[in-house]
Amino acid sequence: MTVSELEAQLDAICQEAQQAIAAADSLDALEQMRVKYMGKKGPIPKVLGGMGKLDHADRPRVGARANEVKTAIQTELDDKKTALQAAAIQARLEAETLDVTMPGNYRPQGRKHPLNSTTDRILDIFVGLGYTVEEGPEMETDYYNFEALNFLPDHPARDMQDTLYLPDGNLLRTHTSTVQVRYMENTDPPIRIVVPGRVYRRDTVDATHSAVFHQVELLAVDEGLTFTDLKGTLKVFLQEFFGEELEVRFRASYFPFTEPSAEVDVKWKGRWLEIMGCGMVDPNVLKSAGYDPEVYTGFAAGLGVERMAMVLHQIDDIRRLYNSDLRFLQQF
Ligand code: 2U9
Repeated sequence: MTVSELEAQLDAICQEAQQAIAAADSLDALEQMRVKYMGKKGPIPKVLGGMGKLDHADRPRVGARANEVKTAIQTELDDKKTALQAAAIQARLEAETLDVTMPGNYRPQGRKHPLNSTTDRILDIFVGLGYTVEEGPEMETDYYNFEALNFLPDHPARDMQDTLYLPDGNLLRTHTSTVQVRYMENTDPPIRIVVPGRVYRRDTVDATHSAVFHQVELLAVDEGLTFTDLKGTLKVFLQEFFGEELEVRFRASYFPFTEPSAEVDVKWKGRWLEIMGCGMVDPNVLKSAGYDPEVYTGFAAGLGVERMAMVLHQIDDIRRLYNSDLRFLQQF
């Protein structure tokens, strides 16, 4: 081999390596090129091995050319590595770009049913007045629904026409007063409780009646409670509920479990509305619960949640509250 032949070989290696490096499309491929052209078993040491037959004076020329080729290949490798790394970062930036202007995934928002929000509103006010919330079973005995509440055995509310009886002789509670009786049996006075719940009556459904509806009832028993305490409590409650100073009117009425009893009306938006019933707990009811009516007196009141919701939101038909029509429900 002559010097120029060896130099030509080195130039050819340089050209081939530069082309291969330029074509590498990944850092892995580039590393393979480095091993292939710059490694100990690469083509350059092989060419240098052929120098043995050259004159001593010619060897440095070939060695110098080999070093030039190595430097050129190394420069090419370094430049390509920088370019590939920059491209990788750029690709990652593009892939991970977050477009904050893109519209979000729409999820329909749920909300409280107006019967639940009305119940909560009522309970919140009484809790603020120091009452605790109590609940009880919807299937009841004649004792808790009628007898303990001073209904005489032939009271018309006990009729098959008015009450839904179960085959075993139990019944679906017609009011939540059953819960107050159960609570009194287990608790000594003073008590202040508020009882929400579903109640059942054998009623023909129309715009203002439903066989299943919701009540909130309250009961306070203590020494020295009077009708004045009842009136003050209900006035505060009604003004909180309607959110303004209101005229409140009490009309004499009758319930088996209260004596005296009254209907409560409020003047709202220029009209008198019948809104709840109330009274002083009948001494017979206190006696059934094991309280001494000579020591304790109590007051109680009840309201229909549907009626309160209908008045508050000016709803024209009770059945809208049960139909699950989103066009109606989404208004609240
Ligand atoms: C006990 C003693 C007395 C609860 C009362 C009313 C008057 C009343 C109606 C309002 C509309 C029922 O939902 S409605 O149809 N309720 O008028 N409720 S006093 O009296 C009680 C409760 C428990 C132990």
